[in-house]
Amino acid sequence: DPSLPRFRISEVRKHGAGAENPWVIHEDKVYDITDWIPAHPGGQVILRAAGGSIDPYWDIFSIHKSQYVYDILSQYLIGYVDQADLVNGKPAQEQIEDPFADDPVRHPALITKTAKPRNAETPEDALGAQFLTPNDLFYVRNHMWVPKIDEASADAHVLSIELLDGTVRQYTLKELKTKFASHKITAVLQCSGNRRKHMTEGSGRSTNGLQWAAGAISNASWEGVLLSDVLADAGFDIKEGLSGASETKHVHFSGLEAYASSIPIRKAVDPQGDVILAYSMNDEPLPRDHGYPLRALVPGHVAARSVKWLNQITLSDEESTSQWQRKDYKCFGPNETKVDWDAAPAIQEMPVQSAITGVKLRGWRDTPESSASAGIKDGKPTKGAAPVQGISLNGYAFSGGGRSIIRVDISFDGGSSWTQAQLLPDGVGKDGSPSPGQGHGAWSWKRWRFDGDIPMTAFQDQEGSCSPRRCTTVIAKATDDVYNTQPESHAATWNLRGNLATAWHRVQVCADC
Ligand code: MTE
Ligand code: MO
Repeated sequence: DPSLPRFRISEVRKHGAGAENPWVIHEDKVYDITDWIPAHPGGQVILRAAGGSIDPYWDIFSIHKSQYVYDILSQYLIGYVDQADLVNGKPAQEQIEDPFADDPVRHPALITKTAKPRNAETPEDALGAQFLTPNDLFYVRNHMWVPKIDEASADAHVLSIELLDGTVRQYTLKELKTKFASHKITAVLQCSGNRRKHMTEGSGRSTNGLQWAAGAISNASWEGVLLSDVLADAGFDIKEGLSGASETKHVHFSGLEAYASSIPIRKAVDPQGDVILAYSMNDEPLPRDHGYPLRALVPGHVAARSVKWLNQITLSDEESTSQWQRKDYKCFGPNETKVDWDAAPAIQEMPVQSAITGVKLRGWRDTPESSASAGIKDGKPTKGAAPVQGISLNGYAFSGGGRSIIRVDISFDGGSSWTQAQLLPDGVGKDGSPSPGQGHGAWSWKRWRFDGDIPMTAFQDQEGSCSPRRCTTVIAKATDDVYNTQPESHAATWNLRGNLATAWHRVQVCADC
């Protein structure tokens, strides 16, 4: 409708999130979204775009790029962007706000997969080096921008809890901290996409998602309040939740940027489940990237359920309807390339996983047998000698659901023969029980070490030659306390989204002969 008025972008800016009538720009059109806000499925998050262009947000929430959404928006059209502010029919780039402009500065050692939104993995040396991953090296998985809550207003941050009957109870962060006992647990977070890159390479088939290597996993000590304490205070009958008698079957978490997902009520109220609403990480306030000022922490479950920047908990008879619950974080058969998302359950507890995070060859060494023959010269085996190559490996192993790791097996011959790595006694008291802060389950990873020798035959070709430089593959696999173990091949568990890539971890090592 060309009779509608034209607005300068400076005029649109006055209609930001705090204004009585918030406006947004889509392409070259201006909309007054006042009446849309209460009906918007993601809630008030749409206000993030108010006073500017909505298009960079829709690039993130790509679900909006549909005729259905354009039709809704068209009802709120009030005018056009003034020609003076348009370049090639659109607002000039520098006029459009960058949704990520407020994102925090990150540690340069993190391995960036995407900058906007920020997705970065923990470097290998940091994975194996410490039981607790330092906060600034903890992997980051953000679907959107990082919501900004400054220190001064953190205590006033509000968490709303809605029960099945619609009752709403609100707590400020300060109330949560003072009213409820604090609870500390040490727990791994692992993305369902951890090792997706290995699945892609190992199966020779593409997968849809960030190509994480083995660093979309980290371990930290978390402090917060027990979700079940807060739910009880809000009026939920924990006993009914535990017995299964309650009509409430799921607990939805949602964050300030509208990311949302849910967990079964059973996990939420399990006295051994250790689900907390965390405000501290490794004895520091949660870093912004990890959910400041409050996040859900669901130990033993896929990290997608540990919702950051938590501001809403809803009890429901069904799962969260978010795309991250219903249309993502599920697995299908290796043959299934067109999938019915509703046909598979959402990933909750994680399967058993392990990875090699450090490899060091220590050189050739004679054995009694090989020194009896020609032996080693200039650090290399001589013809006819069969020394061994010293090797040191380290890595992590982890299983979901609180199941502990009982063993990590190592192979140098493709899986025909095996030997055991040594599990480090992290988080275990002298009697073998969890040390304080470890909670009721094995929520942390087990780091492991292997020091041993690879026989020269592993490096030899069919003619028995290993010269001048030949490679072999080292393999690690873990087993948990219910004797579940990792699958041999990625081909067997390939799924189109590349979730739960847990096949034996194979790493190539090469030696000079
Ligand atoms: N919570 C919010 N609000 N937004 C997100 O993008 N990502 C989820 C989960 N919680 C996410 C979120 C996913 S998929 C993962 S793997 C973990 O957060 C990552 O947590 P981290 O960034 O603290 O490592
Ligand atoms: Mo994730």
